[in-house]
Amino acid sequence: MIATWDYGVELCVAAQLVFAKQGDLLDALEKGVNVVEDDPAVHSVGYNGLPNDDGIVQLDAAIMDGRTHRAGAVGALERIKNPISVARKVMERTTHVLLVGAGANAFAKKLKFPEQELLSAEVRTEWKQSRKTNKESFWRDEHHDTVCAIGMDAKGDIATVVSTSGLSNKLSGRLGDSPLIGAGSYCDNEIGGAAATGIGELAIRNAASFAIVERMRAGVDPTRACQEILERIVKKSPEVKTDPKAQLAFIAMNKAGEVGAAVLRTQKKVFRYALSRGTKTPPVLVDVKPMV
Ligand code: SD4
Repeated sequence: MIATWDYGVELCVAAQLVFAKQGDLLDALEKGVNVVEDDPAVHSVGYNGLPNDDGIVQLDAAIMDGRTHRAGAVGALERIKNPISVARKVMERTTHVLLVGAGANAFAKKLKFPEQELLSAEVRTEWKQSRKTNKESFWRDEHHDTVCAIGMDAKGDIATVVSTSGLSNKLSGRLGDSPLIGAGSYCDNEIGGAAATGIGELAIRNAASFAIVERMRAGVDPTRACQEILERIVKKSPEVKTDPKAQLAFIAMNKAGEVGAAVLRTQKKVFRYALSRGTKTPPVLVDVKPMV
């Protein structure tokens, strides 16, 4: 299992517990993401996520099952703290891939997902402050960190998950890369998986996760595949190099269980991922060297 950012550790630990009880790959990934979504200290995913321009938390999430090549996703979901669980139901209970906005909320309501206020007073205050200070860049805010994970079980089956509140101060209804299969995440059971965190528009414009998996299909190792796609993005959008708020990072895993990552630049935090192998060894955090 490989998962983005420091809280990837709590995701991996929760997933290991599911695996230890003979749980399924999707259960392990979903439960792992749920722990991060429920954590009030994580201000970019699920409960206590970052609000949009109207002060409303709109959540995006996606899950993809390499065994069936099926996927489910939700976009701009409101008042439901576990969008990854709704995304999984989209995959398992419908013939669709992506439900957004009011339709996604109506679907969740039918399945009796509890509704609640997602924004704490503390995050509301932080958000108000960030609106005053983040005007100079097209990407107005570096307050965004998506939880993404790629998992492989003992049979070698692969799945990916992503959950986020997206960029803070985004326009109402804006979808990032996270709910879009091929942009924010992608897996192919024969090859491996990839996922993205950072400015979603960049990942969308370059079909980034799909592109990384395709580089691995061509025989490139996971780290180099992530680097190549970042290099391609910088080449095609040179403004990315000069705007310090243009942040993007990828993680990838291939069918052999090799993992890799790449990050454009370091902002406030070093980009790290958590890595766990098996159920007995605790996850480790791996720092990734920035490209620029
Ligand atoms: C988005 N990719 O909505 C997400 C935000 C994110 O690290 O990942 N931030 O664009």
